[in-house]
Amino acid sequence: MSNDFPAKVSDVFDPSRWRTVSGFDDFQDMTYHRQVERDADGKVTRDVPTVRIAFNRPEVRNAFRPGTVDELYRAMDHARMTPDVATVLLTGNGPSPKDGGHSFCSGGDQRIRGRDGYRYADGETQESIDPARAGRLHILEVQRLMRTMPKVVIAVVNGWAAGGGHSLHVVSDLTIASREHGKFKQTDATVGSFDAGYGSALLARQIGQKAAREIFFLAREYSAEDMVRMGAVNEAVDHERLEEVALEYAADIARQSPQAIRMLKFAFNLADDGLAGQQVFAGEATRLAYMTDEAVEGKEAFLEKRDPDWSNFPYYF
Ligand code: S0N
Repeated sequence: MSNDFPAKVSDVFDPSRWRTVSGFDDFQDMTYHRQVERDADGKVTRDVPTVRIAFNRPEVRNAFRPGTVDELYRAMDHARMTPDVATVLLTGNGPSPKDGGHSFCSGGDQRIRGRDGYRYADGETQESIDPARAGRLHILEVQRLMRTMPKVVIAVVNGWAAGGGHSLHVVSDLTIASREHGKFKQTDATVGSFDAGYGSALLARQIGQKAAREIFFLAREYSAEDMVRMGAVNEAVDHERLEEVALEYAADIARQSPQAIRMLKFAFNLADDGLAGQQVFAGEATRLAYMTDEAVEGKEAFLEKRDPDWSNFPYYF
């Protein structure tokens, strides 16, 4: 584990609190950090159960292209599978070196959107693109991962959350936003796209039909305080304290039972996610059941080629 301080990737990023997650050095468009504690000499003494995944294209307001989404998925999935990670902070690096603008994420990169819906990486053409990678709206796969992973995802909105970036805040479990720079605008309809899944329908569940329709149909700009009033954002905080407050949230989450947090997240999702939500909740319930003597008896009876003996297991507690 490296004791080096990572590069300062954003104005609210304190390098002494983080280390770069190893194995992700090839990232071009994202950064991935693990929270750490250090001693007085700067040596890492402990990993803290929080990671920070950030868009790193501030010159285009952190718009995502296909490679960005690939990296986001990889980091998010790594966080999902890391047993001692409880919370993911999803945020944007910056501000922009070009004009000082702050952004969380401005959604799909409009410069590489093809007429046929394909998205090209720099230099690719419709003829050269690998068909297996073409035309995928795989940001939706990231949304599903964030929604179903057994960890709390906090959107730390440091600047513009627009278009598909707005949807990522909607699908996050919690949202904290910068009072000065956190701005929200659903531009999908302005550029002829529409997140007809979580980005719109889940938003309506969160803040009501009229407010969600207003956000999408009018494409107006909203402040962090506006969003708190609407119930779409948990807290607006002073910009300089944004990541500090996010880490306070994460510390509180880390004090809770991991199993309880998992079950609660899946329970909150269940009704809105239909059978897919029930499946996720049921999977966790089955995993718990496998830990009981009763389930062990069923398995052992099968392996011993005998009838299971349920006599020790009551039908009613
Ligand atoms: C974010 C906004 C409001 C910020 O305005 P501001 O501060 O005035 O900055 P600008 O001067 O506009 O921007 C600074 C530079 O950044 C570039 N830029 C900004 N956003 C993008 C972007 N999304 N793509 C490419 N470039 C971007 C500007 O061009 C400018 O560059 P320079 O300095 O070179 O001129 C404002 O920027 C804004 O409105 N941005 C566009 C937001 C937007 O419309 N996003 C796309 C919305 N749609 C999606 O995200 C689709 C998501 C998706 O993938 C999806 C999901 C579900 C189903 C379908 C899809 C699908 O793929 O279609």
